[in-house]
Amino acid sequence: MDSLQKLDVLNEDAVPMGQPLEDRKPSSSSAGNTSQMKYCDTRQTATNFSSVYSTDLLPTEGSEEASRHFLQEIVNILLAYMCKLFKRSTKVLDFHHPHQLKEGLEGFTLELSDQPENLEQLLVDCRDTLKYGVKTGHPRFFNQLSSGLDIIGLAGEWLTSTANTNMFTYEISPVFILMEEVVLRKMMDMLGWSNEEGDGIFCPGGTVSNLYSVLLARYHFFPEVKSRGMSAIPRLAMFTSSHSHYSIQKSAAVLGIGTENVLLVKCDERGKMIPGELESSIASAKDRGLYPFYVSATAGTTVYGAFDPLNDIADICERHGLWMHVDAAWGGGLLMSKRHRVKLQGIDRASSVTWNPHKMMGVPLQCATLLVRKKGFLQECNQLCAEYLFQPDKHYDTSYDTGDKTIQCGRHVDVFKLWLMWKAKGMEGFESQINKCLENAEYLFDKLKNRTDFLLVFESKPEHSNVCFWYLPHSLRNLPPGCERDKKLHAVAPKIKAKMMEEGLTMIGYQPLGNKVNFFRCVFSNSATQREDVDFLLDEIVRLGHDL
Ligand code: ABU
Repeated sequence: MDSLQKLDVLNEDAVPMGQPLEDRKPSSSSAGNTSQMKYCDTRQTATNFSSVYSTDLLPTEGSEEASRHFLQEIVNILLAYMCKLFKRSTKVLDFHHPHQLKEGLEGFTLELSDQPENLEQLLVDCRDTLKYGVKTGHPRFFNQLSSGLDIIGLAGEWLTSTANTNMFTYEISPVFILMEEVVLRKMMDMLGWSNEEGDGIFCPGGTVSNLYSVLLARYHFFPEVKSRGMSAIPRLAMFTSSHSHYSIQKSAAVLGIGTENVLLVKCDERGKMIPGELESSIASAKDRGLYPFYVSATAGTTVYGAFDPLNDIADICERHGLWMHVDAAWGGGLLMSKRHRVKLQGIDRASSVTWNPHKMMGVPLQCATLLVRKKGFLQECNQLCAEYLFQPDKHYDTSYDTGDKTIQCGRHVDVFKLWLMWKAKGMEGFESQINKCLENAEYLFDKLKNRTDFLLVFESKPEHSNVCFWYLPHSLRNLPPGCERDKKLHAVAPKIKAKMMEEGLTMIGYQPLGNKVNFFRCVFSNSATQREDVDFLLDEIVRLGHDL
């Protein structure tokens, strides 16, 4: 590392190359192209891009050096950001209200002009964009299921953007298409599906993966829906738990099934679907003349991190002949861990699975998958054989033109960063990263158990990395549980969160759920987070909430 630290690119002081970037004043726009390069290239003085424009970069002839220097400056900005990102002395965010950002801050304006801006201004804009954003990779960012910043994954994303291709045909994405096959196969092996079964696709997020699952299930029972529409089929009923992700209901809305026909099955105190309730919900839907066809079980619910009993649910689905989907967007990563994969027992029996590597596996956004047990079924359900794209008489094996499996046409390359990270870490690397996140959750849980100023939302040990709790300010500590206390408690988390965001030292989310008033949800998916950060979070909540 010593020798690396000598490199300018890793030295924050060297980032602005002789002049702090924040001090740079972009010159007023002397618009137009200058074919003559006016930037200077010495490592001692700042490279000045104030009379350089995008038209002076590649593909303009003779602009290789200018392009290289510009991109090096960009890399320097990004590296400076990353080096700061992991430092605990750096704030997680520099919060501004929407109107403040829209009005413009210290020369940073979102407005677009008719005239081209010079590249010096663009460098300042890039820096400001990061400055006013939220550092989701910071070790003290606990707000979302996706967090952290993996350097290999980032390299993968850079390469992907450089390749700038589309996933619809082998013709233009030969390497990425085969990588997708390899990675999806590996993930399906982990589900326990044999080589004879399984297919999949990378999707733009877990909501779209879940949408696919409903689409496939409906097509499985009523293939005529593809051409004849919803009026040709009976009124359908879908089932999922009251703790499931809202995307299941959204899928019903998008696909014309209707949110009223999504029946929310009761959960136990821990947030797990109660199988007996599913059974009676199916029976009552049938009694009302509905056609039950689909159950979505959740492996790792969004708020509680609960795992539904997959084997029990699979038994019910088999008995009633229903499509069983498992939304493991959040919990799928635990399959990488020998210690924790037992929580997903029964997932091999699912007809389809959502699994988002951009959550627990720390792959940069977006990286989400939908895995389907029935081989060839994605193609059957979605193909429309557009002749301009999927010509059957191409000179290669056109089964690798996977674009007709999807509901999209253009599709971003999401596989490469995951493939590269998998190479870099191996299964072992993912396993230890995931185990560490769950150990952090246990550490927080154990701390909270012994505190009188905090109250756990559920008493049992976390199954995933979600820990849910209330903070009880002094003024509420002697109130008996009940309506009066709940009313006051409901206001505590939003007030603390508002102060927290204004100060910017850490970030955690809150929500109400069912009959529970607003509580904090802490989630761990960032391998940079240590126990000291957990301690810091609790100290911050106490400091900000003490006088409420
Ligand atoms: N299902 C999207 C994740 C939402 C969250 O980060 O809480």
